[in-house]
Amino acid sequence: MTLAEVRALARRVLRGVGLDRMHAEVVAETMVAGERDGCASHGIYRLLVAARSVAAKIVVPDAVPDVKEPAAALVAVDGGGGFAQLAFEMGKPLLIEKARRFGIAAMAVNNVVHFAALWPEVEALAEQGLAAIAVTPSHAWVAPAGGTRPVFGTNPIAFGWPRPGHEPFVFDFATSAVARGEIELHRRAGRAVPEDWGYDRTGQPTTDAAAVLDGAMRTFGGHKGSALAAMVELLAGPLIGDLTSAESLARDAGRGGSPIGGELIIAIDPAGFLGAGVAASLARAEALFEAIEGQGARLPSQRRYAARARSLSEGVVVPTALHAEIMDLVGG
Ligand code: NDP
Ligand code: PYC
Repeated sequence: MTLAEVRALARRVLRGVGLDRMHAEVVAETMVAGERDGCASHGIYRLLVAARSVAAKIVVPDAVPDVKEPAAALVAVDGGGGFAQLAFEMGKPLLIEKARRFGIAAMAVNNVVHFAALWPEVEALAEQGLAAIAVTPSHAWVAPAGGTRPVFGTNPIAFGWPRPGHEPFVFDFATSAVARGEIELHRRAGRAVPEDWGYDRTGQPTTDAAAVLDGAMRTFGGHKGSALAAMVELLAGPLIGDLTSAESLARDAGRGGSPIGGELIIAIDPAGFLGAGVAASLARAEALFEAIEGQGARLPSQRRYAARARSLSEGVVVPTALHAEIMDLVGG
């Protein structure tokens, strides 16, 4: 499919399942970005996920986000129970303006439903010349290191760094061994998962994707991922007055929807510390990237940017079975 076809399909399906036009457009864009950049677990497969959240009345399909300024350098957007994307888009201009004015600003996105990757958000801020960090909890699916019962969400951490003359340096990963969406894709394809991705219901390591989904996922990097997962819970839960992953799962009450809660985004303007020295300092940062790439290692997002270049010229491949399942959402 061309990206224009992916976009048209995503918009049609999202409108078809009952999403308001503004929501459908911004939500579709994150799915198009996922397909375009070779991130299948957060591409148009998520149409199935979003449709489920609408059908189960987890998400408010016509929510109108409300942007507030609780303090000089803070933005708080109440998403009104809608998908997170529109709330983020509506708060973003004020976040950027405040980061430039004060050197640093933070935005809480509250009361939203979140199924998306975070890199489109930090990349957009880095393209504005800002360093950015974004975190969000999800549902309690992940066991703490040393335990086998779910406490944490898959809790991604995303970071963006502006690189004049280059695409931004961006990473974005779950603090679980892998995103849950990836395990779901393994289950759909009947593929085994590595033994260190999770436990079955009885707490035994397993390579059965369905058993991990039914049991507990593992954090990445043992106690380090576990502590980072806890940090995400705290920063984008209690700190901003929103739900932890356990509370989100309880609120879902077995309906199988996407996580409910909040997201914290921090934006830092390098000029705040550096003033006129900003260009020289950003140039020194380039030496770090050269030292990484100079020994044959790759930067995070390099694969994504390469996939993007390919998709823009060649389009993307959508599995036939997934396409059929998506079409079923709108009666074929
Ligand atoms: P991965 O484990 O695939 O890690 C992704 C990150 O690591 C990317 O930035 C990727 O860059 C980089 N990377 C991967 N391999 C290398 C390498 N060899 N060298 C350098 N960098 C590398 O992703 P996850 O499965 O952990 O997460 C996938 C997505 O799921 C994320 O976008 C995340 O936001 C999303 N997610 C969303 C949640 C939510 O609640 N909203 C919850 C959990 C996850 P590249 O892309 O170029 O390969
Ligand atoms: O893949 O873990 C995941 C996920 C949770 C919410 C959105 N994506």
